[in-house]
Amino acid sequence: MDEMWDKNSTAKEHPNIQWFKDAKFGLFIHWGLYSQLAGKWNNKRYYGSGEWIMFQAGIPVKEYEQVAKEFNPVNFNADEWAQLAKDAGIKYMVITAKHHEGFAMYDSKASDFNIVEATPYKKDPMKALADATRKRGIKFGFYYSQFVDWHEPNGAGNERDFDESKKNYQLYYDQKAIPQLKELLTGYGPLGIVWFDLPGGLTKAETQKLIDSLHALQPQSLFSSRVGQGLGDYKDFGDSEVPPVPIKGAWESIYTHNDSWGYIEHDMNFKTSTEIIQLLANVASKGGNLMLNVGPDGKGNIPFYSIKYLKETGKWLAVNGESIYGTTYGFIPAQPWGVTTAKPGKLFLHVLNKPQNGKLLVPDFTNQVSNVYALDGKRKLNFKRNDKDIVIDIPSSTGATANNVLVIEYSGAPPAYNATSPVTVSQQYETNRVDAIFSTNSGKAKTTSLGYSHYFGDWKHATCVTSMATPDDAATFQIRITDPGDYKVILEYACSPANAGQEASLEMAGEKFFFKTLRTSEYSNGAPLLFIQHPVAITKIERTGVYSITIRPDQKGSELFKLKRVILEPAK
Ligand code: FHN
Repeated sequence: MDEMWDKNSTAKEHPNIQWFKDAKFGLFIHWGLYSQLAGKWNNKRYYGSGEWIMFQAGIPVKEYEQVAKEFNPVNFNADEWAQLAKDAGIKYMVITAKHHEGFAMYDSKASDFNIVEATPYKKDPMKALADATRKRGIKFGFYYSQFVDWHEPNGAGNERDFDESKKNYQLYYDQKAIPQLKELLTGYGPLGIVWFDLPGGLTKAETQKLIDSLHALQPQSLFSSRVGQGLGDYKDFGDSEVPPVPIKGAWESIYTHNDSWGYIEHDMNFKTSTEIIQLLANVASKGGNLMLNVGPDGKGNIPFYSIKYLKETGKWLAVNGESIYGTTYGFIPAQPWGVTTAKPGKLFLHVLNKPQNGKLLVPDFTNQVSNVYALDGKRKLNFKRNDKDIVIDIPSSTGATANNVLVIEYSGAPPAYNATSPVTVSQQYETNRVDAIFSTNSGKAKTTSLGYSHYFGDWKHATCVTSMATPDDAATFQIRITDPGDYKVILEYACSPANAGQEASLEMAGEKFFFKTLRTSEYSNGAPLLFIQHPVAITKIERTGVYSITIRPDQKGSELFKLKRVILEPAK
């Protein structure tokens, strides 16, 4: 497996980083003039990233400024928003003080393009929200777009109204960004986080100078890595990106609740509470935090399904929070049944898929086990040791909730996460996924994290094995099959029309299967990756044990495909 994810931070950690590492679950709020437009302009609907509507709809600055005259969020209630965060089990909140549109959602003296000066609302919602949030023991922070500002002649990103060649970014920093950041860091109490975004226009030294000047105002505050130049107190991954294996240090995955950060009236693709709970477990199992976004509308209402599903998530956390808060990544890699998180002496098993035979296998667990129980209700569970494995009896009465958490209490030091252990494959699960990150590559094959979006701004990420174009370029996976039987072998990949139709082979358990790649979609020039699940073989496994799967082009040609994973399904 390529060590592409060895992002272990060697930089000295911020002295106040521990609360962040323990918090695990944050609330992102994108709220601005774009919320008033709700994804529509001149009777046309726009999709993805509602906060980008000024850019997507090509709205000139003078026209966009008029939106402020309609923005009157009379339904905004700071206590309701803060209580929702509390009920959801949220530990920190970050809200947009000024997004790319350039509009300040607080009472700014540095620019009169703000909610007090420019709207009929005439109040500053941020003071009330900061107080209500902190009163509930939740850290409060601001998002600030420090470089992209479509309202200002010297801000980045608006070449339609302003001549790029005449821009003076330093002037923008000096006249707006820095004064506003200082307003935010001196006028709203102690901030847990300052969340920067889309950095630019500053050298590393200038960025460090900005950080130092702002940290002097709020030394306890944590700055996100999108301050730029590889700096910041913790790492933010890309939008909607979770690393495929554990990452040490303090980091965060950020996700939209539907497909947009800012409110879009016609975007109803909300993640259910099951999806949120399982996403949170997956992110925590890699050692990071999930900051989930909500986009309130122009009247100050948080969407109905955001309230519903955040509250349901909070109910699950009220019972199972011990398996999330204050944990680090689990040392048992992802299994067909789910993922793991850990605390000293405890391993939490997040069972997202129950084994059909009721026997849950925990591989390579050599520590002395003292107790195994279901976290909800603390019901002791029977278990036995099979050599290096622990097998836990799952009661048939165990409910089909979003995530059944089991706890293994053990003695001794936790073993290191074994990045090279074979991926478990079993007849007890409908699907066994062998992800690209577990490939050992040869020749020119390489494992790459790919970003793409189906429509504006709804970024997706896939880790794939790419650049396989000759028989020397191969992807090899080590799997441990725990139940003999027939397995259907399925390849999940993207393959552009120009590259499709090439022949390749898959070797496994002494057999060699051939297949021709099927076309999915063009994916150059930013077009989205579309993946197909292509069944290529059925293979009979007579004995349990470790097997390798090797995939390679059969002849020299163009890139075979972008392989996302191998899937093995019991063939019944
Ligand atoms: O352009 C912004 C976008 O509008 C949104 O704020 C996201 C949140 O992570 N940040 C930028 C795109 O990554």
